[in-house]
Amino acid sequence: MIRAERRRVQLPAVIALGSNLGDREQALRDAVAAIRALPGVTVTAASDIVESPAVKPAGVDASAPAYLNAVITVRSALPPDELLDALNEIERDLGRVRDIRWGDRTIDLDIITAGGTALRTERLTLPHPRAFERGFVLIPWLQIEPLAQLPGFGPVADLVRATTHLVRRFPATPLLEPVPR
Ligand code: A4P
Ligand code: MG
Repeated sequence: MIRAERRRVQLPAVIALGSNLGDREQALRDAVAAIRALPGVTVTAASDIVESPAVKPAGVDASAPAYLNAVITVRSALPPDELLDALNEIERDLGRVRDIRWGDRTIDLDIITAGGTALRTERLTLPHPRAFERGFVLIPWLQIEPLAQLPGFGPVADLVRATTHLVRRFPATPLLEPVPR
């Protein structure tokens, strides 16, 4: 009973989506649809799609396929580890193969924040440890949450000013249909 009650409480979370292989736009759309279909998860906003060169451990790699990225906000009744399980399953369903770290991929789904949770386990670090310096995460996030704060790092607007990663808007219809007024 207590567990059932607790599961009705939905906490805000921020999820970053990325793809640089195959039909990148369709992969982002399929991922948003799959996340919307998760029981206990409500997608509250989706950013524009942005495009940027691949960042590899050695720096920007203009010879690798470019990425499309987007950020969505959700309210989730799933605790962060269960949300990660669900996102990993969606990645698998969409054909993600995990081999090389930061390797090219059909879809990458990262949890950027989950409420104010600070967490470091073998599987999950929150907030996402590299989000603070990534334009392809910060810029779309700022678009849908202008007052967002990255726990431990401060206002996303300030982090956007400091980032050196450039992104450009990718022309596409919105990932979420506008909410009727
Ligand atoms: N993991 C830990 N914390 C999290 C979290 N907050 N969210 C673990 C999601 N996963 C988290 O991830 C490796 C492991 O991180 C997982 O097993 C999970 O338990 P992965 O998705 O298997 O592999 P990865 O994505 O290659 O590794 P990593 O280190 O997470 O890479 P990043 O930081 O996600 O970077 N350039 C552009 N332009 N756009 C991009 O989207 N993305 C990456 C990947 C590199 N360059 C990019 C982009
Ligand atoms: Mg990842």
